[in-house]
Amino acid sequence: MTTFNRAALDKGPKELQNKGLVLLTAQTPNGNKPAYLLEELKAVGAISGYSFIPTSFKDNEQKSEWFEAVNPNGRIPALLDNREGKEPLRVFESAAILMYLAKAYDTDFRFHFKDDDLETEMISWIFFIQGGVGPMQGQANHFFRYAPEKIPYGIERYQNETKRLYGVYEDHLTGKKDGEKKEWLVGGKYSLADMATEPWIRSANWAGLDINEFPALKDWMQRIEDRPATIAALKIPEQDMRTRMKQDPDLEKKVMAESSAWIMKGNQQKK
Ligand SMILES: N[C@@H](CCC(=O)N[C@@H](CS)C(=O)NCC(=O)O)C(=O)O
Repeated sequence: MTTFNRAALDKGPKELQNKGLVLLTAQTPNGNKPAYLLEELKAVGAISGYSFIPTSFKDNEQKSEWFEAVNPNGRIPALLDNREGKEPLRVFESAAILMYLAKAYDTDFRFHFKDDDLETEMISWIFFIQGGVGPMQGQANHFFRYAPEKIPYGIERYQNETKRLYGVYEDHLTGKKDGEKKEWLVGGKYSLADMATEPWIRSANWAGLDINEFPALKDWMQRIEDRPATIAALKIPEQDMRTRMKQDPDLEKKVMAESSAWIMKGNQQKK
């Protein structure tokens, strides 16, 4: 059964017709999540590869008809699976993409769990990032970096709530509540839960937060950043901002100005 307007894809880039997995993405925390898993799956031979299409926010590409055929919400990431012998499938929302890829391609349970209880615990941590840290840190970014007016109440409200949520991870990893120190969020194994979470934590500084206040979380983050698949994923669709900002001190201001401009333009269009 077709679940979306396939004809609209003809209006988009030709890569939408590529066989197999096609990721529509940009270099942001939500965009990093599926790339983390796709690179891990590639590294273990669970998939042979995937295509990706960089999405230009400046040109509002995420709101074009072909893009919204893949994600009706007009946001990255979105995934098209041009499967062999079946109708193409679209998947939107970063966590849904992770869970689809795991179900369809990680049949050996390398990055999720055969055990139902552990799978459920993993899903809990995935929902926690999707409903908690992602939206709160996203708003902290907005008020701290992009808002045309500096509104201290908005900045503090979202920074403090994000910090509180970081504290939940810190307590979990240090075993403060259950007496068990942990290397990974769930089941002693690097899983979808870690992949969904780390891209936000690595961007703490962009929201004006200091990761050094959370030493266990910082060590966990470094373990993930050292993985060859993470290093590869952070180049999709281009090198990540944190690395590029280290190389180019002027980039921070440029990114802030550019992002603020397209966000404000988007706000106007919604009125
Ligand atoms: N809950 C969504 C959030 C997606 C999202 O907010 N994506 C942002 C980039 S991180 C985006 O596409 N922004 C473009 C826009 O707002 O037009 C997910 O997890 O996929």
